[in-house]
Amino acid sequence: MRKNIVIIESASENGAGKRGASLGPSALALESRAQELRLFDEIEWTQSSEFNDSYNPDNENQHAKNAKSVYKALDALCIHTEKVVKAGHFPLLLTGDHSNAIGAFSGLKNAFPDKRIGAIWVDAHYDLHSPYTSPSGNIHGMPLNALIGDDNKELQCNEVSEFDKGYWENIKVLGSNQISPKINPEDIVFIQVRDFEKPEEHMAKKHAMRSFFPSEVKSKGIATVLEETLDYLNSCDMIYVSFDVDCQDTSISIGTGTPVPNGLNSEESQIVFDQLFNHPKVAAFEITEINPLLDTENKMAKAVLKLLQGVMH
Ligand SMILES: [Mn+2]
Repeated sequence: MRKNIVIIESASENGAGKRGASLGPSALALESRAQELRLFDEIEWTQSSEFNDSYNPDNENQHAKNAKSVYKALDALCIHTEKVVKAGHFPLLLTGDHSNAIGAFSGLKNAFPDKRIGAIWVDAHYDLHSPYTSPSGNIHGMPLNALIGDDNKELQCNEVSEFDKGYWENIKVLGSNQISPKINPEDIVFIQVRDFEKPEEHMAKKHAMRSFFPSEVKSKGIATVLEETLDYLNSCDMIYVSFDVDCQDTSISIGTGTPVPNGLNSEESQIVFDQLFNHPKVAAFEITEINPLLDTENKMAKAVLKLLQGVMH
């Protein structure tokens, strides 16, 4: 097991359409205590600032909702993550909604501006919308778009206000080095992606991104898919892994904002953790979108805790 793990909790949830993902990290901690697993006892648990109180569903920026409070949280998380990785630690990111990935990835990139950093996105969704294309305006559907820095304006369907634009541009250049883009689209691999809109599909095709759809995962087996993924990212110096719990099947993942059927089962999810968590090229590991308010008996956190137990002992 890794000896240098530092947990970064970022409870920002204003990028999601529903409230409650801010409680995801505490739901994991609570479950570990309840089961007396002591999984986090020896590990430093740090918290990044959130600005969830600034939630304002009626504000003017409907195409990048809560842009200001999300930006503030991402900026804090970027600085926090940069500090943790520069100190030689491995960040285990427990985040509220998936917009947090922008802050964490930006922190890693700012710590290592000259490194080529890839991403493995285990998720039901592409998360490739921009404020110009998003039907919901929820920023948790936009993290990879922000990191790629392509607004996808050829498929624009929203008129974005100056207020939104300002914060969106700030989000794209997050970090003291103002780097954008932060990732090459060809250095992104999607696993179990199965629910997306036309503009996102356009982005994935335009940039020839590698997507493992459920059919390919099923036919090859998840272990082979992960081997091919690591092989594909061979030229990257480092890899950021983002595990959105909605990658899992709805029989497991009810406690999340946007559940989608036909996801990974618990054995497949365990293989994802087993093959990636301790891999030498993986430089940060994020678990996101656990929402205990949408759950019963804290099932989602229980399931994720089991996955972590498999790799943290
Ligand atoms: Mn996601």
